[in-house]
Amino acid sequence: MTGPGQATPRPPAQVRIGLWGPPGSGKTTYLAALKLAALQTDLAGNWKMSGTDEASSDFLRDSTELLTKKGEFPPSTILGQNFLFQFIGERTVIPEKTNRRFLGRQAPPEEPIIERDAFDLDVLDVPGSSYGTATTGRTNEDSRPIAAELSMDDDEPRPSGGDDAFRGAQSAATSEDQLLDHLQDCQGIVFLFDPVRDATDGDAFDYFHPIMEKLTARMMQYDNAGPRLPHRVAVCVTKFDDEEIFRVARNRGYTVSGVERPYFPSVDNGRAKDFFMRLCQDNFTYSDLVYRGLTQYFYESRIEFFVTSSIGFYAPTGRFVLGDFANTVRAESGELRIRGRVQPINVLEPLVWMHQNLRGMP
Ligand SMILES: Nc1nc2c(ncn2[C@@H]2O[C@H](COP(=O)(O)OP(=O)(O)O)[C@@H](O)[C@H]2O)c(=O)[nH]1
Ligand SMILES: [Mg+2]
Repeated sequence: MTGPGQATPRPPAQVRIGLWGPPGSGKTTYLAALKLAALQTDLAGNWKMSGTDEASSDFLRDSTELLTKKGEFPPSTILGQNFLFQFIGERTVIPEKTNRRFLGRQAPPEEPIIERDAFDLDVLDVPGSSYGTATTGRTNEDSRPIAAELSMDDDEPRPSGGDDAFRGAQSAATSEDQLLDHLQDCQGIVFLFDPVRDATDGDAFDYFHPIMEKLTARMMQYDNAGPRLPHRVAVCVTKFDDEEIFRVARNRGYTVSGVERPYFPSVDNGRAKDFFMRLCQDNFTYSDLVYRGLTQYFYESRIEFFVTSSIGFYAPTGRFVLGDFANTVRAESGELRIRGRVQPINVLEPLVWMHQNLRGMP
């Protein structure tokens, strides 16, 4: 629907973007921070985010409140279903110059037109409590790791599972199919990678490859399929605010200082790929093969890298201070809490990049 005064009504582009990443990589928090990111960003486009149904709108409202008012990360169980968010923005189009003449003179230049722009973010996620079970309890006979992490509230296929949170459990095969259907339907995938978690658990590779193989097998069966998967992929290194990740980035010269308040340092997108590869190589996992896999399965020209933080740095005075930037604090209960204001870094950017890339826009 377009509102009155819309210069050139056009239907929203049904660009479908999926969110994917190993358990604990920060998917739920990323989603929770998106609304704030859209409100705070300097990106052009005046992007506004909304849920397309009640469950998605409720999630947005509740999780934004949790981050901003309570200083809490969203509980991992909050995302036990499929959410669909819509982003509505605008772009200014300068009409082409014509040689029209008006009263014998060159006609005045056309007024810029503001066009509506839009895309959808489609999310399939599971309660986080199931992640622990999957990561610590995974065995060879358990051939459903990815589906278990990413599909809906169906993580306990074994009858003995018996957790109330997983009522309505479906078979592992069904849930994996759901994930594959989902990724197949998306034109773009935001892939989240948490280097700290990966350094300890080293499971990014385990989660990535089986699903890539199956997705490829599915999509390549069509005669018109190309040699690689057609998706655009935004690879996001998450938790840049984390002391460990930030120090690695800084010590190795990847960071640049912000020029405007709150002067948050960042890693330029041009160097984010290098940083990602560096992080992958630094630990004793197979994460370097995630990069190899990405470039094997997808066209390299369609992959972009971002270094992101859903919560941003701690900056109570309104400016980043090198000696005191960690925005998380461990509560007595052991729970990780958010210390200050949430100011997401590079959270909306991957989505907007993908949308523009898919539409062939600069
Ligand atoms: N420092 C920091 N920690 C984060 C951030 N995002 C998530 N986390 C931590 O990572 C945990 C897992 O995140 P979650 O979003 O639930 O991951 P998911 O399993 O992929 O949905 C959270 O409970 C936080 O402790 C972030 O931007 N910065
Ligand atoms: Mg989650």
